[in-house]
Amino acid sequence: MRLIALRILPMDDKVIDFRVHRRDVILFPVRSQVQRITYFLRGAWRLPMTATMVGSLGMLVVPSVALAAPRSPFSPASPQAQSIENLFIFQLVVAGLIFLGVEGVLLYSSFAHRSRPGRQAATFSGNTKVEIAWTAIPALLLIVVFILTVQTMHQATATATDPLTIRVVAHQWWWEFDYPNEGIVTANELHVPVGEQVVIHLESADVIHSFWVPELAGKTDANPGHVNEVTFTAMAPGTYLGQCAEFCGVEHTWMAIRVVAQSTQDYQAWVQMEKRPATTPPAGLAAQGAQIFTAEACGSCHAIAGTSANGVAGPNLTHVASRATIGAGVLDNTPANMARWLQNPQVVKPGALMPNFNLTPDQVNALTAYMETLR
Ligand code: HEC
Ligand SMILES: [Cu+2]
Repeated sequence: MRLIALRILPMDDKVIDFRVHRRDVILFPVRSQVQRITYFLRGAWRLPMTATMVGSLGMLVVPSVALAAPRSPFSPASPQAQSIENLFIFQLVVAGLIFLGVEGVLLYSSFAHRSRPGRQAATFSGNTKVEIAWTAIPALLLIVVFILTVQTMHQATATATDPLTIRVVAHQWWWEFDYPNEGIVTANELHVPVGEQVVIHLESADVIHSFWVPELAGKTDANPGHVNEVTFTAMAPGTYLGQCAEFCGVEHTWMAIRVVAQSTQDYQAWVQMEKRPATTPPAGLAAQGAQIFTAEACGSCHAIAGTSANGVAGPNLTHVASRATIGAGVLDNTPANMARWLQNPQVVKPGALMPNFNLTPDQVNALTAYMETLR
């Protein structure tokens, strides 16, 4: 049964007009709000309505349980994400209590005051005390939430005196990570030292994207022509996964972020490795690959430090073989997957902004060998 239309007609008495699929129009005289709800819950309405209420309760509970799994804002790994979680839990509890109270009263009156033979509907209008109460309590709650929100925003964005600054540029559909002070440019995999504050200067090369690593920081938009800041301090070593959180085109799904938080020592070792330019292989399959790279003008979109390739439209490939994934998470970075990508990126990541070069299997093998030397 489906409700087609619900109208209130200005007649002698107030009248509600329920139109019900495959049923005649039913007219009920309605004198009070409570009775209106009671009629709404009569007979066949009672079941679907109750189901809806139980369902909405379920929807409140189920995602919070599902999200309690790792890689969610419910397992914060930075003080910034912790302060956001604290605020969220507070609001969830307060909203949950209000929800239970309101639904409870609604369910109670629906059954306790339902229409039964011999019963007269009560008539009343206005109750100043109740009206003042239900205006004042939400207003107070909003003031409390406002104060806590401002406090949380402050905690989540306060910057230390000497943070590690990283420029992050979102591209369709990959992330450019630029360490200006270290002279490093890499992609899709962000390395940070544990315990040190990181300030990300976030922007976009094309459309609006959103940088979201839920365990580390709040979701922040990457806008073309405007720099936003994201602040976090990873408290434990590990890999924190994130995702572009603003629909940005056909491959939005495969715009994953990996944040690798390392001990200061490991991070410094990574920095030293990343600073090293690539050495062009002197001979063999990889050397053939390097020639194909030049011949196919891959360097018009990709940079490889130590070579003439200096394109910026695609990820920097100087150390591509040391990264965990290809294509912003679409493939694990293995030699076989590298060959798949080079064979035809449009099969692996349809719509990606790298064309199919229609390379022969021999060319793919040589290029793969070359890519694998880029550690
Ligand atoms: C028109 C620009 C363009 C050209 C030319 C180009 N690429 Fe790409 N390439 C891209 C873009 C953009 C990506 C990122 C795709 C994505 O993840 O959505 C990419 C990704 C890659 C990746 C994966 C990098 C990573 O970290 O995920 C490799 C490897 C690669 N290209 C190699 C090559 C080779 C080899 C050539 C020459 C045969 C080439 N590219 C030519 C634009 C280009
Ligand atoms: Cu995006």
